[in-house]
Amino acid sequence: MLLRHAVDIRESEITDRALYLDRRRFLTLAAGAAGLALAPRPVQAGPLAGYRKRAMTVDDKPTSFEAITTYNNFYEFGTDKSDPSKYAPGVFVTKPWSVAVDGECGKPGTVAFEDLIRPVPLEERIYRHRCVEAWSMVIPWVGVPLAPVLKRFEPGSRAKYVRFTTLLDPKRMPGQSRPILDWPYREGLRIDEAMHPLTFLAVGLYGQDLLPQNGAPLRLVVPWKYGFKSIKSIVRISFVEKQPTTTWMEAGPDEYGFYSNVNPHVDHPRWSQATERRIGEFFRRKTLMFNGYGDQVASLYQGMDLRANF
Ligand SMILES: Nc1nc2c(c(=O)[nH]1)N[C@H]1C(S)=C(S)[C@@H](COP(=O)(O)O)O[C@H]1N2
Ligand SMILES: [Mo]
Repeated sequence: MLLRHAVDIRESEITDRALYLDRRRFLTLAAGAAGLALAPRPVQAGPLAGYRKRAMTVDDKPTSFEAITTYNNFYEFGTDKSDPSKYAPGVFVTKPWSVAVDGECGKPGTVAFEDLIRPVPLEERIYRHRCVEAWSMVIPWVGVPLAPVLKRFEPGSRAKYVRFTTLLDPKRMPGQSRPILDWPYREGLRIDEAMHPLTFLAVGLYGQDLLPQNGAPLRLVVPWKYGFKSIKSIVRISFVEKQPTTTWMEAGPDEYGFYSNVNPHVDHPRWSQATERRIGEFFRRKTLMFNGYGDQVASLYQGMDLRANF
């Protein structure tokens, strides 16, 4: 993987940033105007201050803000890619927000979202994002590594896995009133995957707070795994001894495994995983093992049969 440093900000990136900040202002105005007819809307997004650009950044060109915020999977708001950006803003109020941390740890507790994140410095990481549906993006996340967040709760020796749970609230997540999935959405990682330095809790992208459609106020990002592992709008983090079942494993055990590592050699039963469509590009790309993060993560799976453990 190619790494880039803070000083190396290209001119095009600066221009892009000005453009999307402008776009933000426009969106805020548009939301304000639309809001006149509806109930008053709480402010959902704003610029994030004081984060640092760091390593763990890929050289691929970031996907546009427009595509990242309008082409989404968030079944709590519908199954079309355009549904989350249409139906989440305004309805999905994410302030205040708290996260419960429980299970096999010395210091369980419920903390406000801000207090969960604050002790760890914010950073920007540009990660590849590969959906199991064979499309991909490159997203400039802002957030914190997961490991220092978890360590505060003092996971014990029986904490072999971490389970994450999305909010359950059909009023704020109208798609939950239909039995599309077994709500709330749940995901899990092995503890060493959760503690890996690439594993990230995103609170923003392109320098501003996450919009509701991207999983505000905080969502997991595991860049070497298929996108569905990156659970959105987390309200509970549980340290557990046994491998948790995940929503997608329950929905389709032959199609979605616990590991879900990006692997061009293991096809989905209904389509190939050998290539992908990078949103915004014309030609398909070859899918990379572990989404191109093999140097960092392959050792986690040494000795495992990745066809059996898909
Ligand atoms: N709670 C929840 N989290 C979710 C999903 C979802 O439907 N509900 N979809 C997943 C899938 S399939 C993908 S590809 C990514 C999409 O993230 P994005 O819309 O921010 O690109 O979110 C993942 N996290
Ligand atoms: Mo996905």
